[in-house]
Amino acid sequence: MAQFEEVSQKSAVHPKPVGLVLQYGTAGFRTNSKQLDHVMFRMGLLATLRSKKTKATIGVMVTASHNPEEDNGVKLVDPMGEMVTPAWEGYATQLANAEQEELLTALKDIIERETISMAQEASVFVGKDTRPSSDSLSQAVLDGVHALGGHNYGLVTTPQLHYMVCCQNTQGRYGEATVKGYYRKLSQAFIQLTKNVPNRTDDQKALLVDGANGIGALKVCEMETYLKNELQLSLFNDGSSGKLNHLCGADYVKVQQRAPKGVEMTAGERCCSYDGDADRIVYYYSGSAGRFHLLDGDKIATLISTYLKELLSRHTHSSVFPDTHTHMRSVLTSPLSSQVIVRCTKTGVKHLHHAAQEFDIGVYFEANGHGTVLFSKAAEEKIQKLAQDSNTNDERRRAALLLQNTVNLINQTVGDAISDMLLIEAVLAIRGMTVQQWDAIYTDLPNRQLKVKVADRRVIDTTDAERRTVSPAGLQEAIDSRVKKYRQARSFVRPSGTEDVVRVYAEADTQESADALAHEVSLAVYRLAGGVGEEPKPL
Ligand code: G16
Repeated sequence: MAQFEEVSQKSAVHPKPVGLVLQYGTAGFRTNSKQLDHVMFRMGLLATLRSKKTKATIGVMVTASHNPEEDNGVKLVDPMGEMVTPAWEGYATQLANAEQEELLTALKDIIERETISMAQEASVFVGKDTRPSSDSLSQAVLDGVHALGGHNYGLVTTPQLHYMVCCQNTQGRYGEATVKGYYRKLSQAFIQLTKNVPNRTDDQKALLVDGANGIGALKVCEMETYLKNELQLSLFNDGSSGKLNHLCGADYVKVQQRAPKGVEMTAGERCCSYDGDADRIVYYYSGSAGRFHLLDGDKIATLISTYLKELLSRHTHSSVFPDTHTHMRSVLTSPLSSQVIVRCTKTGVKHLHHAAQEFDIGVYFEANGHGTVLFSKAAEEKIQKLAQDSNTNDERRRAALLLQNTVNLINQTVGDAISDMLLIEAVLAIRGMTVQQWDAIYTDLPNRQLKVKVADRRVIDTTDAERRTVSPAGLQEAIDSRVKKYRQARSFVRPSGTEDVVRVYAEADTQESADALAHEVSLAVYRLAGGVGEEPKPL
């Protein structure tokens, strides 16, 4: 078949280094950009097959998100804008690791197993972030989809690509499948939500944004005019000089618990940081004594859930939302546990997303700031009906209209820094809350996150939504015995799905105890799980 001959010829231009083995991880393939050319080409092929199989548009995003600038990666986006289904993650790994001469066999194997008709048209949207390597790597993806209807969107944030894939596959019901369509939909909803808030001052409209020197900075600039001064952004780390994610961005701020480079905060000023592909956000401010305060994914989930709960409670007498639950991860210290259903899953938006889909309204956020809100079809329909119902009283109608615009403001396909930022700003404005009042909803225990290098991080196996380790032998016992030494302490260990490290998390009643516990657990990991390099030192 001519198609296979073309695959053969083109794959020779994107050869696989012999013996190199990579794994489709938490968010696709991710490693040093120099190792990825063949993977990109093959993911172009796989996305084309997935498109033929689903008879829908599929997305391919070239990004390594929060990783350092020299890394890159690729993730596939399924028809409704969600992460690709697990069975196809397996095919992705199989295809990426087939040696050069086995590629056609591997490809044909997938075609056969999935009974794909090669005569079916294909449509693939390709997006990329601003890394220097993203140009040539996205070209390699396009070589894979070439002549099969691929569409190159060029520079977009990851959530914009997810959004456009969903728009395309819902024939525009979710919105217009363009970047401008995305700006219009979100900004209109934001303006509708905030326009009736009385006396919003310039100070209340002001927000400092750290763009992580990435694609989010470019895109939020493009969006600003659509917001008609309802939000006044001061942008830092806009990519004009600094390096991507270096001393800035959501991951840096969350892990280091300090402001990013270049952002000068005055007391009480609201600030936020995106990550490299703008699918995560964290907020922070400086307290009166100059102390740094972080508002991470848990705090964001709490703010949004309590806002939704409050709006929904205006409808409780009508039993319109009998099954409204909220889902999120690790907010056990928050007052929310008494008001909503809280559930934990393994790390990875794909796991959270599926769990959240089980509810009428599912709010999910990872502590790192990755998350969104999902509304079931039934919930959306009810909200729409109520907003249009002229028999309902004013207060309930107003609540339904707020809910309707809230739905429109949210990118339900995946966590989205820009959409989440607008939602948080709208909620704070509507509730008349300062960032300190938001922070005061509950108090975080002091905590510390560390990374440990081991020879092979797969030796660590976990259970109970990654809260306990089952191997290597003795590790969980070692963690338990150290946790017992401190007050209000917890500690978790798990292999990262995006970096070649083991992540250690510890919390306790004081920062000193959290730091000491994190160090002791890191040492246990180093000693029992095959640590490499220098032994972890006390902080
Ligand atoms: C990806 C996933 C997130 C996950 C993160 C870090 O995010 O989509 O769900 O939290 O990786 O994973 P880990 O801690 O296992 O390395 P991103 O923003 O890097 O694409």
